Amino acid sequence: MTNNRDQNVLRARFCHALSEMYKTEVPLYGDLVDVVLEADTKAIQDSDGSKGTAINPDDVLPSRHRVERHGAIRLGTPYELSTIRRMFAVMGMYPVGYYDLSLAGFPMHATAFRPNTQAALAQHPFRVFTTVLRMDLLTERTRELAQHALSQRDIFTPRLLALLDIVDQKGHLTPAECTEFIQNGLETFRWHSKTTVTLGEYMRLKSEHPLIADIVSFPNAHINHLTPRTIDIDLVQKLMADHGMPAKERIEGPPKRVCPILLRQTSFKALEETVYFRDSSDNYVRGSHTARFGEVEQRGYALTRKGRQLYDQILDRVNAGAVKQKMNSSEYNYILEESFKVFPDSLENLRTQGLAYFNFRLTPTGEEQADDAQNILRGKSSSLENLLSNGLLSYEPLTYEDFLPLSAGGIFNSNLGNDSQSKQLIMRAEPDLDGFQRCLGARVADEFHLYAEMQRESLELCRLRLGLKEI
Ligand code: OOG
Ligand code: NI
Repeated sequence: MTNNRDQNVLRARFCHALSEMYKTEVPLYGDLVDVVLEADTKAIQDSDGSKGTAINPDDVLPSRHRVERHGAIRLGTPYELSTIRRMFAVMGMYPVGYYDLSLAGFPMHATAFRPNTQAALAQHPFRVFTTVLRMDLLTERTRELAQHALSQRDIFTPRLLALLDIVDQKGHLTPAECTEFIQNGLETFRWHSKTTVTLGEYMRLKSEHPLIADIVSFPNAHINHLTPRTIDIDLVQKLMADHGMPAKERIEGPPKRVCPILLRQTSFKALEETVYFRDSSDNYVRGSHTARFGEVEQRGYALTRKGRQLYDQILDRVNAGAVKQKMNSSEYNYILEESFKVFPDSLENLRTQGLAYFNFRLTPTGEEQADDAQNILRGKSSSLENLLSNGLLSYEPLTYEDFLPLSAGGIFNSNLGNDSQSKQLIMRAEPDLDGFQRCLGARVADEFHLYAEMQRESLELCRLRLGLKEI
């Protein structure tokens, strides 16, 4: 790709093509997209400001959230992960964040490929949560079977690999090559109902962990869900039930608040799909597999490390209590809301207590001051609090662009059931960022660092514009 604009266009085209493909594969996903549109239209009509709900600024920009999707794929080998990295880089998507899914009982770790600048996110915020199997967390017997099956497949078409080499050599693709890139790229994510393993092998993989079977048994890395973004997830949850969709019981993540934080997610349950298992004489026998589902998300504000710690603390406490007392979903929701009352719920408190990240900008008064020939601030220092209380600066929260592994865990579990044989290995696992980065062939960016930089850059622009020596 020659420039960022081309990358943004290619990413938007790819996301659209993937969405169209997934609609034909999983029609319920198309229904969910319609439900989201219905909910958002209603939420916008109803948001006359009288309810005191602070709508996230991104949410009312139809250009962004109407097309916004995240997907998820599960990979098996370092080669697959490093090649996917090259593929996403062509579309301006880079690895951000490290997620240790052993915390949720899965023998996998992950990153999210996504645009990493505000400009690119504003153009098209497509992201793909990408996990890779941790061979070190499998029993020896399963590891051998998994490695053998995975070594037999190539999830990328030969043409896609050739196009990646062209990008490496020339730095860009021609328009015709971009079209080929999309066509060939989709093949990596397409559903295939014929497995590469026998029914017996599938059962062995599945008995160790259902996700191992999902990763290892197929000829490519089928997309397992694609998620539209909504501005009112509670309404979507209700509408899913009204439309008779198999919605999961409750929304994952933080409760509904005036100031939404991080990420709230819900989904409809995975479908049982017909698959065909290879037998020893290369015939196929009919069976079924459960993996693909539809999900919806509502995004809130990005939290600082301090904010995130507070969030994790509260949620851990709620979840521990929920397990002990076997709460149903309405009891859970009640306790969740009560417990989150200690988490400040105004922009001002979130900012002054250093819990969330913000974008600062000049107010019209600030702009006047900057343009004033007699600008008395020039060359001086001023505190942020002073600039805010004098009405020269304003601020808005940065949107959380990442994921929540424990929410992911809840969704996995509600979809797959979990009576893992390798539980012991997984329970004792440590995160392995170095191992992950070795497989990836690159470093993952730290998401907190990215948000902090965005906030810092916004203040720096204000400083320059006002001619201040220091803020
Ligand atoms: C990954 C799930 C993670 C999310 O929204 O948190 C995810 C998977 O199912 O492979 O997409
Ligand atoms: Ni997801």
